[in-house]
Amino acid sequence: MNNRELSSTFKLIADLLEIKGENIYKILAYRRASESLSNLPQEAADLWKAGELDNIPGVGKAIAEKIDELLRSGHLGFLEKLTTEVPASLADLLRVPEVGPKKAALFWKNLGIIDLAGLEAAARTGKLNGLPGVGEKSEARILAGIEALGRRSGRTPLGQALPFAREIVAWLRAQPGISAAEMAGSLRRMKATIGDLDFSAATLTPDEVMEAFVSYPRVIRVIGRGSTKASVEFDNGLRAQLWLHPPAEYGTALLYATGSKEHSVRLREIAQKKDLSLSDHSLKHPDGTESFYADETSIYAALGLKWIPPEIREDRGEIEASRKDKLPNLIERKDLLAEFHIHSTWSDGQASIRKMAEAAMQRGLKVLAITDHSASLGVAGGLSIDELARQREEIDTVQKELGDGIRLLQGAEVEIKADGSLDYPDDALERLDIVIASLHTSLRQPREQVTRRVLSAIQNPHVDILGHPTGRLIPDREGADLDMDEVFKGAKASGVALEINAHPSRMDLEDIYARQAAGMGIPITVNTDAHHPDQLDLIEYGLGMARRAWLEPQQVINAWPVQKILSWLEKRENGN
Ligand code: DGT
Ligand code: CA
Ligand code: ZN
Repeated sequence: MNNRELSSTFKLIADLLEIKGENIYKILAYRRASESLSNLPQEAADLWKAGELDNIPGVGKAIAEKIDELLRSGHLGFLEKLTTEVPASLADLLRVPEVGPKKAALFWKNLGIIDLAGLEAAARTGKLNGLPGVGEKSEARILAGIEALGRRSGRTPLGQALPFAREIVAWLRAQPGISAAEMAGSLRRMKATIGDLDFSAATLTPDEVMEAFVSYPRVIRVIGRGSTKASVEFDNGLRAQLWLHPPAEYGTALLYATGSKEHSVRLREIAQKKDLSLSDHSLKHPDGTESFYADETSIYAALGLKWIPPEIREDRGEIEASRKDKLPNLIERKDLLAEFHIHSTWSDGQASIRKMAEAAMQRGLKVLAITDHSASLGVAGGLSIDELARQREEIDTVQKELGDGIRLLQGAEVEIKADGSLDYPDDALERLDIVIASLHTSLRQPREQVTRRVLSAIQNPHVDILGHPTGRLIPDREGADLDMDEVFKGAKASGVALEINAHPSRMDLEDIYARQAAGMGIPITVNTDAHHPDQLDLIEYGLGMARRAWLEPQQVINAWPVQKILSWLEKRENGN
C-alpha cells in the first residue's frame, strides 16, 4: 500500500466515524493521520520497514498499529467492522456540498440512503424536502451538487498533470526531427484541474515523430491517430493529444492548441473583420493564399494584437487589453521574495525551522514566516501558548545563525473555530509577527453562518491573512459556501490580505475571486503552505493562479520590498 492508499483509508475511517456520530477527538486524530500521510515525502512502507512509523507526525501508537496491519495484510479489521455498522459508500455523500456528516446520517437513518445514486434519486423525487433542516431550496442545491460532481469527475489536479507533462515535453524535445515542443491547452494556461493533456510540436517529419510518440513506453492505448494529430492514453490514466506542424506554422498551431476555446473564438472574429480566416495552422486571405507564422508573437501581431500570456487567454478582457497595449504586467517567479505560510516540526511539518529557512534562502527568499498550527484540539500538533514562547526562542537562535540574508517571522496558522472565535487569545496573537486565520473544520456550515464566521475572524485586528479562504480540496471537496462579496467587503474594511494557497490540492482563492479582490484594493498573498523544504517549489502553482487572476507585483505582498512588508505588518499591529 502506498501513502495515498493509506491516507484515503484513514480519511474513510474519519468520515464514517463522523457519520456514526463518534467522539470528535477520535475523528480528528484519523483526519490528521490521513493528511500527514498524504504530505509525507517518503513512503510510509519504508519507515515501517525501518521501525520508524512513529516518526510520522500525527501517528501515535493506535494508528501505527493500524498502518502495520494494513502493510502486513492489506486489510484492516477495524475498518471492516466499522463498515458493517456504517456502509462505506455513505462517505461519498460528503463530497456533495451541503451534505455534511449530520445530513448523511439523517438521510441514511430516515430514508435508508447509502450512496450517491440513492441520494440523487431521493432528491429528484422530493423525498429530502421535509426532513429536519432540509427545505426545497437545499434539496435543489444538493441535486445541483451531485450533478456538478458528475461533471467534475475525470479532471486531474494540475499538480499531478504538470510534472508528468514535463516528462513528456522533455522527451519530445529530445526526439530527432522535433525543433520545438510545448505544453498547450489548459496545462499551459495553468488551470487548477486538467481534462486532458495537450502538446504542440514543430517538425518536418511528422510520420516518424507520430510513430515514436504512439510507441512511447508509457502509452497503453492509441485512441486516435492522424497525420498531424494523435490521441493516446498513458499508464497513469491520463490522456493526451499531440499536434504536429512544420516549424513555419508553429506559432499559429501553438496558439490554437493552447486555447482557450473562448479566446480562440474571439481571435477568429477579429480575423473575419479583416476578411481573413484563422485556422489551426494559418491565416487565409480572400484570394485563397495563406500566411504562416513561426511564433505566437507574429500571429498575434498579424491580428493587430500584442502577445498575450497563456494564463489569461480566457476571453476575460485580455483581447481588448492587448489591442490597447494595456496588458497587465503579470507577476513572475522572480518577484516573489517572501513566503508567509509554512509549517515546521513544531506542528505537522517534516523539517526543522532551520532546515526550512535554509531551503528558503537557497530559493532566494528574503522573508520567511513560520506559521505552525494553533493549539486547536491538540491533534494538528498545534502549539500551546507555552510552546509558542519556546518556538520564538528557537526562531531567534536560527535568525542569529543565518544572519540577515533572510528575515524570519514568527507567525501561526490559527484555526477559525466553528463559532468564529480564534484558537489563541488576543494577547498571544499580539506577540506574533504575523497571523494567518484559516478554516479547516465545519466547512459545511450554511452560507450565512460560515460567512459570518470568516468575517468575525478577519475583524480581529491581529489577523493579517485569511488562509486558503474557501477550504476547498481538489479534486473532491468543494470549499465552504462563502458569500464572497461579504468576505471581500470585510477584508477591505480590515485591511486583511487574502491568500492564494499554492498547494496544488488547494489553489484557493481561484482566479476570478483573486482578481475581484485585488481589483478592490485588497492585498493578495501567494504562499506554499510547505510542510517540507521541497514543497517551497509548489509556489509555481500559486503563481499560475495569481497570473490567471491578472495580478501584478504591487498587488501581492510577497513581491513587496522587505521594508514595505515589515511596515505593513507594523501598521496593522498598531491598528492603522
Ligand atoms: P481541458 O482539457 O478540459 O482541461 O481544457 P482545454 O482547454 O485543454 O481544452 P481541450 O483539451 O478540449 O482542447 C485543447 C485546445 O484545443 C483548446 O484549449 C483549444 C483547442 N480547441 C479544442 N476544441 C476547439 C474548438 O472547438 N475550437 C477552437 N477554436 N479550439 C478548440
Ligand atoms: Ca486539454
Ligand atoms: Zn497551513
